[in-house]
Amino acid sequence: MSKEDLLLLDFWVSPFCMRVKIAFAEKGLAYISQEEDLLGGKSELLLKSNPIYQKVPILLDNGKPIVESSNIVYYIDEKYANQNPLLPSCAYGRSRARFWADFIDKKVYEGGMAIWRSTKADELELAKKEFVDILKKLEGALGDKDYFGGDNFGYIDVIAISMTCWFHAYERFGGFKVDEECPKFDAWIKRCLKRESVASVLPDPEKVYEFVVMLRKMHGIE
Ligand code: GS8
Repeated sequence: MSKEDLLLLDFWVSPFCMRVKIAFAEKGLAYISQEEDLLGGKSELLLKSNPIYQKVPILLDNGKPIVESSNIVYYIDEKYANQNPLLPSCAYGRSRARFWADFIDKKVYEGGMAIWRSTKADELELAKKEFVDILKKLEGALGDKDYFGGDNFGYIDVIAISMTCWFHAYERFGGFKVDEECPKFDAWIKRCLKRESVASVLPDPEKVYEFVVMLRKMHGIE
């Protein structure tokens, strides 16, 4: 397989794209990343490959599009099942992995957005409380384990860790600290960041913060 076979329509600050890149790194797969200009204009290939949502990431496997990041990571893990499996082998473990991936998809990005888009003090207070509540639920699911699935970095870790490079921005706009609110979850973040697959993919949180500052300006906040 040459790396031309796997083409990722990408966007550097998207935590959803980062998941796919972490999965590729974990699997040791070569691929081509094609950066999209989401703010300037989407490519024809993007619009044609994901006509329903018109979002990245999109994986083109020999030209065949696969969309929705959790679904893409699942696909990569199934297709390259013998290379460092990310999903557990038992049906119950896989069901649990899908459940938490769905929870993260529905809650974390939107919860963070509610923080940086808040314009009033009471709105911000509520958004912060709800976000910390989401993290505490995740911390509960992690329990005393090193990773969500147990001793090894796996599917839920891939899905969740990409979201965390936005936390620095949420902390600054929200006036809270993840390490104070959720110390075990914070220790998990630091553990994951020691992995090459994660460290090589996640951007500098300061750059993400600058991006969020720009987004706020775009939305007329401040
Ligand atoms: C979300 C992808 C997404 O929001 C997934 O793949 O998991 N549920 C999807 N992608 C954003 C970039 S990250 O903020 C995107 O492509 N936005 C373009 C747009 O909304 O027009």
